[in-house]
Amino acid sequence: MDSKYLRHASAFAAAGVLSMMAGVIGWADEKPSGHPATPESEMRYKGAPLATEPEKAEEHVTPKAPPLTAAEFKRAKQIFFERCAGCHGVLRKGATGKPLTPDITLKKGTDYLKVFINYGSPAGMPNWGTSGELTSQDVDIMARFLQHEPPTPPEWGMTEMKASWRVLIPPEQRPKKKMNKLNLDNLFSVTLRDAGQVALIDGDSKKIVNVIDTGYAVHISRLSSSARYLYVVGRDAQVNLIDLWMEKPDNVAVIKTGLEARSVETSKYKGYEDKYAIAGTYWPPQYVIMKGDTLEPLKIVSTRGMTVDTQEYHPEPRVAAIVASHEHPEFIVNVKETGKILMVNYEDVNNLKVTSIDAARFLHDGGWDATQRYFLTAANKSNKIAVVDSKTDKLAALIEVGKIPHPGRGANFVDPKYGPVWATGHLGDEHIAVIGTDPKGHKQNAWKVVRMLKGQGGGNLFIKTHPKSTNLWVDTALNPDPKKSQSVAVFDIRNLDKGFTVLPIAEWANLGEGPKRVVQPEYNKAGDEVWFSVWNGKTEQSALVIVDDKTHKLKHVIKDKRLVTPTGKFNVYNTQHDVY
Ligand code: DHE
Repeated sequence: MDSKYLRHASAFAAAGVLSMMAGVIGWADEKPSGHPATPESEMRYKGAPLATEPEKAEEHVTPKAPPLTAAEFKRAKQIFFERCAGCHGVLRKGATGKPLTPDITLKKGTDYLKVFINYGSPAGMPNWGTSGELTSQDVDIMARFLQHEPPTPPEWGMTEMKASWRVLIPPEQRPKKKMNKLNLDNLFSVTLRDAGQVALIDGDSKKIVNVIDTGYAVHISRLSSSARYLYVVGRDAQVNLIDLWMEKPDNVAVIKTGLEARSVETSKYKGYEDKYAIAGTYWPPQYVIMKGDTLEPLKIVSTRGMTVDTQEYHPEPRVAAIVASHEHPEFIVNVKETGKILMVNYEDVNNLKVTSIDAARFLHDGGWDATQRYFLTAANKSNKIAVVDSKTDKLAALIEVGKIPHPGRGANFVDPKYGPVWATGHLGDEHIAVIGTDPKGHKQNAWKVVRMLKGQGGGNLFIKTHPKSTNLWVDTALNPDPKKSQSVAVFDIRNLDKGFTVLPIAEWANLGEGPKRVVQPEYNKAGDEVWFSVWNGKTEQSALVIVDDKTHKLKHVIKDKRLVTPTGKFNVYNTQHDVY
């Protein structure tokens, strides 16, 4: 993908995260970029390239809509896929951004749409014109383009998947035992977001073991039940299978599961360990079950269907977080735009049993409670946390929390007053919601917000603790104030009322120039170190900063030119066993 494409595409992916919050945090402390609710950082923020290639999307000319030349159509598609689709959906049915289908846009007309694109909106729509990101000619083209039926990217079925599928080293030619001397339990898979790679880093020696090519704008890593295999998904829906037993761990299979994806998981129920993998895609809206050791695609299931609230058809319900049940041979699949949580039973892949649980729209990320029976997940733009009981396959609760909860996998700890709890931060405000998770021992607190802690600001992305720690770490990676986005807050779980202290993580990395953001605390296996990414621009130096969990002192900084835009870090043991 050419660099201009990559450069521009980043703004949209960033807007996908940032415009969810721009309108709600009130970025008062940041120089507005011509519109009070669309801050400079939203334009400057380096995100990830989009994967769906505009030229592949089929155009539909709508007779009543204002004409566009072929060249204008081409330009408009590129702008839309790079900057708008993440919020409005590829088919413009609306997601974190409003629906923009012709039944709406034709009524608004060109002039109205031009003003909207030019100035943005207080609800977080960036001011694409006045910020200089789009020329007045582009704004005019987009205003006319939005009145036509949306171009549709190609579907991606078994033919396309099989054509993309490669087994680089067949299982029978792989090591029969671990061939390296690594302490795999303490290995970290680190997302190198804009490089389309992961770095495998030895948590003991802090040395980079290997930097492995994966999909574009790699997103997350997950481990197989045995932790032999590492699965990495890119935003371009490419899934890489990495064998950690090889002398130098590396790719052994690869497949493209669609055009856009964010999640991958593997089967963890006893008797099915390492047997299946699943990837969930944004486009096409579907999931695919694959063989765990080769990524051979076995079953593709579309998620298109009716929304939980208005029971109307949605053509593009994107697959968000997926977790593997420990209670049944099931994958728990979040479907964003319909608000349904699917319990996909993989006992018989050819006669798939799926229990569809009505939750709330805009499901996103989430994780287990400490017993790993209850799955707590954000319905982020609904400002709710849904709780699924994976034993009964039923919704246990829908809990109102703050603005745009964004837990990552959340944080489990025993609150001195309320007992076992799970916590989430918010993109849209400075609170940390602490929810009771013990319906047996602390019934009065179960599935209720027992505390709303005040953090250092909005723009939280990830929160983390560890069973052996008394700390709760909260990033504010997307806060417009660099003092907040470049530091991290830490609470003492034994005395939460005391408030938080702030550690200057980016300062400790001593990186110099760039829009540095401190993101995603991740523990080592022992639970005595916390690793942070100092995520800088693509052409600037980034780093990983390691803090002593007990003393809160700087322990180590990993700086290496191969560490390009590090974001998510996944400790093998903690990811394999869902320790957080
Ligand atoms: Fe993520 C998890 C979607 C932007 C870093 N992200 C997830 C999950 C989803 C998701 C659905 C849960 C996966 C799972 O558990 O199976 N992320 C999206 C988006 O749609 C969004 C908002 C915009 C986009 O275009 O992708 C987005 N995410 C980002 C980023 O900009 C982040 C901060 C940096 C990056 O690397 O892209 C980012 N997302 C992460 C990380 C996780 C994640 C580190 C895993 C958290 C964990 O602890 O498991």
